[in-house]
This record gives sequence, structure tokens and C-alpha cells, in this order.
Amino acid sequence: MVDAQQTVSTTPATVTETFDAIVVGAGFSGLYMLHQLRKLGLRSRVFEAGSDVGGTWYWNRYPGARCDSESIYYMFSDHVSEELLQEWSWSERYAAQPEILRYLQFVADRLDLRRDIQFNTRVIAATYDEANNQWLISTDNGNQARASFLITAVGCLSAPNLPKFKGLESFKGTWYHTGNWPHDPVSFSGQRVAVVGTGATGVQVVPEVAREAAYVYVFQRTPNYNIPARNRPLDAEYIQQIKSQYREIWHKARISGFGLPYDAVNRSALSVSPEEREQIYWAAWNKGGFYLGIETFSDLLVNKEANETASEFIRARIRELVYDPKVAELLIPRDHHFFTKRPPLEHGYYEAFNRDNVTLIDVRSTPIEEITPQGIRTSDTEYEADAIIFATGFDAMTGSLFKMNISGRDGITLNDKWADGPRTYLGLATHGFPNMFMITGPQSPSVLTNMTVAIEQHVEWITDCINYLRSHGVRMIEAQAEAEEAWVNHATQVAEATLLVNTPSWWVGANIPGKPRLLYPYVGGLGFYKQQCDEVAANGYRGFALQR
Ligand code: NA7
Repeated sequence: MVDAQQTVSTTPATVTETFDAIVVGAGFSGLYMLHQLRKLGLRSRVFEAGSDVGGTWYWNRYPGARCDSESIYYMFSDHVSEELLQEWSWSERYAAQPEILRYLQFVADRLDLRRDIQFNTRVIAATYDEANNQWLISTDNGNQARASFLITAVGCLSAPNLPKFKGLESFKGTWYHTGNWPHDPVSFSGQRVAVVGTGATGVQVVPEVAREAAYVYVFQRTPNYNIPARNRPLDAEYIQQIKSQYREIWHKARISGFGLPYDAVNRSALSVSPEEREQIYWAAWNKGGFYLGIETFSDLLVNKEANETASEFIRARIRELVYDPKVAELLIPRDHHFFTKRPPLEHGYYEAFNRDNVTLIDVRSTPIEEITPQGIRTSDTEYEADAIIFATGFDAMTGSLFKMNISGRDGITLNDKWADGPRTYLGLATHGFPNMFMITGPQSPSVLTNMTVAIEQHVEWITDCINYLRSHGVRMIEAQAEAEEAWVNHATQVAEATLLVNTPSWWVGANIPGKPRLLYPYVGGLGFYKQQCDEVAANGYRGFALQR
């Protein structure tokens, strides 16, 4: 493998440099987009803030960081490269961050992508220059570049959210945000560590740090329905079997609701006897992972009574797993339904609370009042800590787009246009911002799916679209206001038919003060969504204005 540092492109873009396309971000989406643009013969440049490829897997290096999608499905498919698909073998059912990062480095090297990626370069402004029908991109190293197309590949969870805690600057220890973890090794050996946040990230951090640190305080505001991941090493025989079935696997994943080749069911949780229901839940629980939400019953996300049966099942498991009944009760969610917030997958999370060196603090009843030089003070106690880990999530879906200061036609900024919530056509484009595409933008399935499958679908749609524009002599494409309005209404209607909109979560923007409340990802299912995108393309890009 080629050394990343040696191959980092050292030629910065200059104001005179013009590309056919500029892609922002070098994670899964940016890498595949670049590969596809090259195949079309476009001169492209990727700007990446990190010093290497990886995106999410470059930044999230915290202890215990792993993907919650099964590794064999969380990778580039045969569409990208049959050869790489057959060559790469995962070591575990859920790959840990270092392995996923190695995989993305492997892909970047083998597809020779690095020479068109400018690392250590953050886009600070992107302005549509109407006179020239070009995007003008400014970066934090003072350079500018122009391009006909702007494609954002910035990820959905890439703007870390650090809540404003009074007194943080006075803290004498070291503090970290999981989404911006240091590259040098961090040791918590012998330390007292405070972990704030118990979402998918905090749930991964706690058992890992508990094994190493002298003491761990877990500050929980809202308990989650954590599902056992049941991670395991993957043996060569199993990997071989999967590799021989990939064609069918990817097909099934692409037409599925969640981008996973699981067997969708069509039965209500209320249509079977309590005994049968229990059996079905147990089978999924023992299998581990998202099967509990996907392969059990089809009405868990739309029917409260049906959902309550799954919620109760998990509550009973928490009572069994956690020895101290008082702690177990604190860990049991009651204020929302299962899967109406992203359920974390856990790797010994509940068992961690049976250890002598772990204490759960319920900050709902005793809120964090301030960070002190010694630690964290809640309304009733001061907890002394040598380190604080903030696992407090992200300004999801729109946070990173807003940070780029994008302005479209007539100087309208994306931030202003979306002040009351994102308005997109298919989550791919937005009116007033010609020749700009968003990979896994808001109002596309994105975070409600296995991301790599959603990413491939978007990248391929954008590639086909650009190819069409070039072969039909179209210089400019722009989502029409009416088509956008119809898509926003459709996405809203589908969302409102589910229980997701009523639970405060990052899916609905509830974790960021002042953020408009709506379901940011599209919940109509990936397969159905893909059909709609394909129909738009087949009808000459219906809903888009094309200018020759
Ligand atoms: P999440 O899921 O947004 O979790 C953040 C956690 O931090 C959650 O438990 C929050 O409690 C907690 N939080 C946030 N602000 C505070 C304050 N001010 N005080 C106490 N606790 C707070 O982010 P993750 O990084 O865990 O996961 C993001 C996604 O990454 C995940 O869903 C996967 O898709 C991968 P709350 O629930 O808001 O009460």
C-alpha cells in the first residue's frame, strides 16, 4: 500500500485553476464520486479538510468506534469494482474504525484517487457566479478554484455538536469530542473519566473506557433502546460464501427499505399471539443488530401499540442484564418508542454498569450545572474527573453544508433559504443553486439506511445526470421550485405517517437549540426512493430546468 503522506497532492488550486467538477469531502461518497467523474472524463478536484481520506472514519477515532452496519454490507459494491470487492476481506462482523479507515485507504490507492484530492483544505465559501455559470470555491488556505459543477460529499454526521457547558474553559484535565478525536494514542489508564452522552457513540465508548480507566462516570440524559450487536470474528469460509453471493446481496440491498439485504416482513406485531411475538423478538435479539427493527414486524414505526411490544421486550432485557435494579430502571427508556430515535448497537454496554468502576448519573433529574476545574458539577454533586469525553453528537444533515457558506443565484445563501428547514428536490438538489448536487443530502434516505448503498445510488444518479447534460449540450441544471415544493410535501407527509416525528432526536433536529423541527432524512425507504429518482431521470430530468 502507498503511504498516504507521500501521495498527498501538494499543488494547491489557484484562482486561475478551473475544473469541470469540484467535490467536497473524501469519505465514501467523495471517493466514489471522483472515480465516476474520472470515468466520464471530467477534470475534477476533491477538497478534503482532513490530512487523509476517510471522512467519518478519519475523524471518529474514539475508543470503541465501530460501524453499526455489518462490515460485509458496509463497503463499495461490484458497481465500484468487482475486483476490490473480491479482494478485500473484513475481520469482524462489525468493523472497527481502524479497519474501515484502512479499507478506504486501500480503495483510494487502488483506484489511484489521491492525485486529485487536495488534503488539509477546508472549503469556506462556495458562490455561484451566474455570469459565467460556474461555482467559485474559496478554501481556508487562501486559494480559490472554479468549476462547472459543485458536489457536496460532506457526510451527514460531520459537524460535531459541543453543547455550551458553563466553565468548560476552566477544566484542568483534558477534554475530547468523539467526532474530533486526536490522532495520537490517548490513554485513560489510571484516570477518572466522565462520559457525557449515551447515544450510539457514548454506548460504544463506555465499555471500552471502563476496561482501561480507574473510574468512569456516565452522564445520561435520555436512555436508549440499545440492541446487542453480537460482534464476532469472520472466518475465511463465511467470507468466501458471502463473496460468491454478492451479486444477489447488492441487488437485494438496493431495492430494500434500509439498504440492507435483510428479509422485509409484512405482518403486524399485533397479528400474532404474545408467545409467537416473544419468540420472534428473541430470535432477532439473539441474532444481534438491526434485525430487531427490520425483520420482526412491519408496523413498529407507525403503530404505537405494536411498537410498545418491542419497547417492552427490550425493557425486560435491560432488567435482566443490569444487576442493580435502580440502575436498570434509570437505563430503561420510557419517554419514546423503540427505533423512533436511532437505536445504538451495544458491545457490553449494559454489563459495564455491573462493574465496580462505573457509575451512571441521571442528568435529567440532576442536570449538569457547570464544568469546574476538577470535573463536572450537577445540581447535587461534583464529580471529579481527569478527562471528559463529550459523546454529544452532531449538527446532523445540514450542519456541514451550512458551514461551507454556499450562495446561489442572486446571492441567496443556503443558510437563509433553509432557515425554516431544508428544501430540496429528492435531497439531491435545491432551487436557486444550479449545477450543485448533494450526496445524501437532507430529504434523501441517507441516515435511515446502510449509508454505503445510499451513497452509491446518489453518486450513480449524479454521474448519469452529468453524462446526460454533457451529451445533450445542457450547460445548466436547476431544481424547479414546484418540483421542490412537491418533494418537500411528500417527504413531510411520509414522515408524519410515522412515529419518528414525535420523538426529540437528531433525526428531527431536536439536539440543536433553534434548529427547525422536521424529519431530516426521507423515510419512504431506499428502494422506493430509487424508483422515484430513476423515473425523474428517465423522463428527461423531470422537475429540473435544463438550459442549453
Ligand atoms: P447522538 O445520538 O446525538 O447522542 C448524543 C448524546 O449526547 C445523547 O445521549 C444526548 O442526550 C447527549 N447530550 C447532548 N447534549 C447534552 C447535554 N447538554 N447534556 C447532557 N447530555 C447531552 O450522537 P452520537 O454521536 O451518539 O450518535 C450519532 C450517530 O452516529 C448515531 O445515531 C449513528 O448514526 C452514528 P439526549 O438524547 O439528547 O437527551
